[in-house]
Amino acid sequence: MVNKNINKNITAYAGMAMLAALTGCKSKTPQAKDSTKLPNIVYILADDLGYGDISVNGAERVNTPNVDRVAQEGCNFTNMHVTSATSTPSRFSLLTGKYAWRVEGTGVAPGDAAMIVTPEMQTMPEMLQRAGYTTAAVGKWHLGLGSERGKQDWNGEITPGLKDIGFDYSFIMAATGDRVPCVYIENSRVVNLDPDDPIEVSYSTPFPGEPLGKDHPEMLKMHPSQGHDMTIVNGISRIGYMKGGKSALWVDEEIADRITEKAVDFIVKNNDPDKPFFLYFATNDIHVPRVPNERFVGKSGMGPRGDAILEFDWSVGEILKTLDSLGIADNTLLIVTSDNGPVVDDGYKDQAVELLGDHKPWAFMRGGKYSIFEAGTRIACMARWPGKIKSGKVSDAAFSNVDIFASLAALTGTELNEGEAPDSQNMLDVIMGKDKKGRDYIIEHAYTYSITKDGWKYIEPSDRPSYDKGTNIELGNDPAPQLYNVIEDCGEKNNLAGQYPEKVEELKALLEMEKAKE
Ligand code: NG6
Ligand code: CA
Repeated sequence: MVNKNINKNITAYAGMAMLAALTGCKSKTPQAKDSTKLPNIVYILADDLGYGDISVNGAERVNTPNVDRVAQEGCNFTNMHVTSATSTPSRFSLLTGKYAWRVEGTGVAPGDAAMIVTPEMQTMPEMLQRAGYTTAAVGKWHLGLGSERGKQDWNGEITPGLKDIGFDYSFIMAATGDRVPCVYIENSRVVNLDPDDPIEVSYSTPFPGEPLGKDHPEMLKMHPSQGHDMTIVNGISRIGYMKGGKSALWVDEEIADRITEKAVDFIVKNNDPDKPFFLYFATNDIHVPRVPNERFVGKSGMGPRGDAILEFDWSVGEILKTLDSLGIADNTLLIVTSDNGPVVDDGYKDQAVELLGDHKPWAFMRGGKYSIFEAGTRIACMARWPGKIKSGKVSDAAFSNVDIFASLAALTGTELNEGEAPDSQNMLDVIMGKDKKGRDYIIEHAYTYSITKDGWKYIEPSDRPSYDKGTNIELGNDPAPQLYNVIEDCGEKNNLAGQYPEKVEELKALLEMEKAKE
């Protein structure tokens, strides 16, 4: 207990010093109540939202006033990157401060995956608990549960779970909207489960008597364009097989409402001047299947994909409203971003392709989700902290989602342990809109790797396909080395590798050096 208090005071002092540095105020002698000065932190993570999917970044056919408000009242980042072009590895890097590609088994996870961020790992929410925060994860998880694949007790306590990696509270979807089990899990237990109708989940074998999308298209209200033809839940066939748990099944049209309500509830219940909170709010929007609430249906003119963007913006608005109504906006650092780049057809016939028109989810970039080209991993991101981050700023400083860990440690004055967040760099000054440069170099991963330094991007040669037909995305793979000047040629059209062999060698060596680290 004594130790804990000492720790708390050290933390509080470091936090104060940090805040003093940020505000230019003189630091005071620390007192226990100074820990109250640490801001709440809300991290809103959209799924598959493109850089160009929001009006503040130039979208004209969808209007996202709430996301835009965050950018306008804070700093909009034009050069923020995620470490990987899909959800599981991108989120892994965020929550561990370690490149996912260093760790086996961090690819897109099935719904019955074992925990990928494991209790042995040092995590960002644990770090924030050390700093005195109450922590929560709400929404899409997609980082596995339990200790062994396929061995979770969906009808009892699903353990280990999020409480074992630093989240005091959790209300999650195990994987994605398109993967079974299609249920909410609150603090390790399936919500609203009838014990007489137990849940069974399999990713290998269908359950006899349970209709599948591939055999019963007449039962579907949304049809797959690729895969997604197994168990049918709410008229939509998914990836994986599931049986039972009827009373617990989610209704896709209500997911945004349910999780936003839980996120808001957590903020309201944990609005405590003596103890800050950290909320990781990972929306289901705008991942497939895109099935927004009827309030948004038809509102974008671009079909479910555009309507899901409006629904995402609504969720952001609910968070903003909550912070305003509690009077805690000024004491809350809010970050809004996405896990990877955009995709139009991601496996369901939802008219996203037909109704896209001149809308460009990838904005000025090439590629998209799954791609090593910029659109896969260069992401919309904005941070707001009224009074601390200047409003109306736009920053092209380079940083990565792997840096959030060390940056929040710096913000809260929390010392990192040996081996904790090894790839994470403190980019707090970037987030605060003060540092214009950011990282020396950015590493990205989408099967192959890229490294970008001083505007030069090198893509490692790869024998994988250069194009994915299903999603109509250029993956960026090429058996020859690629080098682009992403300042002058942000669309990555002119491969300059032949012209600048020394640049290629320099960047290749730097990438090799990073990859060789443990
Ligand atoms: C793909 C799915 C896609 C999506 C993705 C993961 C098919 C044909 N495609 O395999 O729909 O679920 O995995 O997306 O099944 S992510 O954003 O969670 O990484
Ligand atoms: Ca995603």
